[in-house]
Amino acid sequence: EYTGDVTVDTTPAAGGGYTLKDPVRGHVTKDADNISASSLKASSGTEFTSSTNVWGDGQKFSADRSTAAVDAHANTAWTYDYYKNTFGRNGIKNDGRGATVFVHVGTNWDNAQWSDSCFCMMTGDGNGTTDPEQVDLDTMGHEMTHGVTSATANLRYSGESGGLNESTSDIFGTMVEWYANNTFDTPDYLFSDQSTPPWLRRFDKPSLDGKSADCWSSTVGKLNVHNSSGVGNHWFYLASEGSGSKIINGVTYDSPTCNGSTVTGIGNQKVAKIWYRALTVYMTSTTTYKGARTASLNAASDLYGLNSAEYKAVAAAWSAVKVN
Ligand code: ASN
Ligand code: ZN
Repeated sequence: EYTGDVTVDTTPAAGGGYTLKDPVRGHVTKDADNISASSLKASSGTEFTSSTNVWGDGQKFSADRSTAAVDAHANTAWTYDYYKNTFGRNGIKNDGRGATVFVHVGTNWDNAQWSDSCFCMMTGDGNGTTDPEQVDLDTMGHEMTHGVTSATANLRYSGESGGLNESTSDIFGTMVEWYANNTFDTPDYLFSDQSTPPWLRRFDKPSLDGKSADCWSSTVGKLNVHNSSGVGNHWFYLASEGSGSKIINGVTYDSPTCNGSTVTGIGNQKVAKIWYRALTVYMTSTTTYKGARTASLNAASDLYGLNSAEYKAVAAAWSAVKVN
């Protein structure tokens, strides 16, 4: 959304001035020169340089091509730091390697994606009309989490495992927003939210987008992976914040359970910690929602104990989305 001042780590450029290479985390942010996502290679595009080390102009549809770049560069750093400081994870593959981050991918490409083969983040400029959200914190956290998932559980991108893959990206994408706690991008349970509505997805009642599932059913795996993810996202919300109505950072949420129960939340940091352990220790490429329940209960037991309030909340939240 290109709002607010951000601080970035840069490197002196060979020819003088500075370039958007993060000396701490290793990522380099480049202009894709409008090459399409399918044609991009890590070596494509052009590095940004600045003689002043002050980047961009904060305008939404900026003529300055470094405006999107500085947000992408900063938000990649937030994502890296979230994983490092929360889980001790050293980059997407846990090997310290920094990604290549592209801005201005394609023409009016209203999307973003992670590519394992390129080890690249790719972000478009939006559709040219609505607020571009491709370099926002939760979107970049979401996409880079696809890299983390493929390096760990490697959840297959179809059926229920595909929904779990997408939900994992929504969960950690949102958690990066909570971690960064930027005043111009207030932490929330909305995904791909802009400075003004609409949001793309939400956690408290995923079906409010008209497509996503609130509750597990035997056919949920037939939905698009961005909608079968609703079951996992709803579980995450209920385990974190509990059921019912609540105002958080000025947004009203109302999360109904699917079984008439009342769930008490344990806070999103604990739930994210449980989910990370479930993803990296217990889930596999074919894990289903039922398997995710088992994986997260194993993780909760490891972290907090079998008789803990945390274990009970995880179990209650899964039952509340009809995963038993
Ligand atoms: N933005 C989409 C996503 O991460 C693109 C994709 O790879 N499916 O879900
Ligand atoms: Zn995704």
